[in-house]
Parts: sequence; structure tokens; C-alpha cells
Amino acid sequence: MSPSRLCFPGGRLPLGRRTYVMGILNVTPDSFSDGGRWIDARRALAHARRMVRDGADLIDVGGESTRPGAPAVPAREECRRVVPVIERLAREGVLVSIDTSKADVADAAFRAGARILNDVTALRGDRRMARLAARAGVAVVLMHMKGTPRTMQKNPRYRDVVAEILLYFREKLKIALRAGIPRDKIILDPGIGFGKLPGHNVEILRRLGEFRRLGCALAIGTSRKSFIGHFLGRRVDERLSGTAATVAAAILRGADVVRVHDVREMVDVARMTDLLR
Ligand code: HH2
Repeated sequence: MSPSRLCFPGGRLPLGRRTYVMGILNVTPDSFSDGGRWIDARRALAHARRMVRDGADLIDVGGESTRPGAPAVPAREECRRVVPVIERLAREGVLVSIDTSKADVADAAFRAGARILNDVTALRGDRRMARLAARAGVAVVLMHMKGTPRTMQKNPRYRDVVAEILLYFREKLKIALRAGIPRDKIILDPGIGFGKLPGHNVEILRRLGEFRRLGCALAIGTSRKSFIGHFLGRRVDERLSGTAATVAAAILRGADVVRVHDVREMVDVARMTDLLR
């Protein structure tokens, strides 16, 4: 069972024809690979516009880092960081997703024009989130994470990592559907690096196709992540080629959306890999 499209307010993306590239915009002082670079709204906007020119299909705007041990950011501060940027981008016709687990931030982001919710807690961070997203009619990324950002990398164990994530997705899908978010507005993301050891991430990528049986769009975020550094011995700013390999592999196994920092390069990877798929 494969979905044919991804729907959101005012538009839809047909699935299965090509891969969509989601450009990452971290309006944060402390993100793991680009913290502090785009905290100023003007620079953030310029960076987002460059990603769009480079071929990004959508921009994922986040105001709080999810790296292990990152300090929590109050909703007001998160809104202060992301809302002005979302407003401008949305006005320019850019498809924006909001990377947050807080309903207050999501609400403000939807009002500012975000049309996709990217919730790394898959709606479990805030009880109000599912209903809010359903009412707004936005598409929703449900990402798998074992534990919380604070605890997730403390010796995560799985019997079968893919089976466990499939089970988690089935549960969260049920909650989302019950809240009124239809399947053609749901994107599943196995959450590379969120409560996974390097070998778990590799296994997820090798078996990515198994998630397609849930009948939802599939997203994946490997960009610059530490498992690439683990296997290649590369610093965070040296992981472009490693990222490219994972993006290509994910596309060959059925990813619909790839979440990346280096848009120009990964658009090329996506276009070539789409041809080969
Ligand atoms: N990864 C990060 C953040 N949000 N969302 C989804 N759906 N999938 C991911 O893999 C994912 C995500 C972590 O990357 P980044 O945003 O660059 O870092 P930080 O959380 O430190 O800002």
C-alpha cells in the first residue's frame, strides 16, 4: 500500500515521482552542526532563500535544538525565534514545516503560515498537539524517538530496531487518525540518531523499505549525523560525502522526503538517485 500524495493546506505533493528535499533552518544558538549561524532573523531568511534557490521543496524551521543535553527553550522564546521567519517565507510562497513539540509554538507557526508540523515526539510531547494539527489541517511528520532528547542516547537497546519502530508507528498512527489527521497528511520518520546506536541507524537505512507497508509518506534525516562520523572518523563539518551516500540509499529504499543541511549538493544526489530508482 503506497500513498499517492501528501496533502496540506492549499496544496499537495504527488508521491513516488521524485524525492522532496527539506532544507533545515535551525534558528538556534546550539544546534549540533550549525548552532548560532542562523539565529539572527535576517541571516536565517537569507539562508532559507538560498536553500529554496538551490532546489529545496520545503524549509523546516526549528527554534530549539534536539541534540542530547540541549537546554529546554521556553515557548515564548521559541516563537520569538521562528515566527517572524515563517511569516516572511510563507508570504513568499515557500512551503514551511515547523519543527517543534510544543502546541503553543505550533499554533503560532500555523498562524504564521507553516503548513506542516514536524514533531520529533510524534504528538506525545504535548497533549493538545494532535487536535491542534487536525484542526489546522496541516500535514504532520511523526518521528520515532526512544526516550527523550535528554535520555535518548543513554545506551538504547532494541531486540529488533525496525520491528520496534514499526510498532511505535502503528500506535502513533492510530492516535493521529483518531484525532482527525488523515493518512494522506501523515509522514513517518524513523528518527535517525534519536535513541539509536550507530549500528541501529545502519539497520534502519538498510531496511527502510519495510516502513512503506504502513501506507504513509516516508521521511528521513541523516544529514551530518554522528553515526556518519562514527563510521568514517569525520568531524561534523566533514560529513558531506557520508551524508550523500545515506541520502542515495534512503531514496533507493523508498524515502519520499530527505531532511538535509546541504541543499545544493543533496538536490543533485536526489535527482540522480531518482533517475536510478
Ligand atoms: N533530526 C533533527 C531535528 N529534527 N526531525 C525529523 N523529522 N527527522 C530528523 O531526523 C530530525 C528532525 C536533528 O538535526 P538538526 O535539526 O540539524 O539538529 P538540532 O536538533 O541540534 O537543531
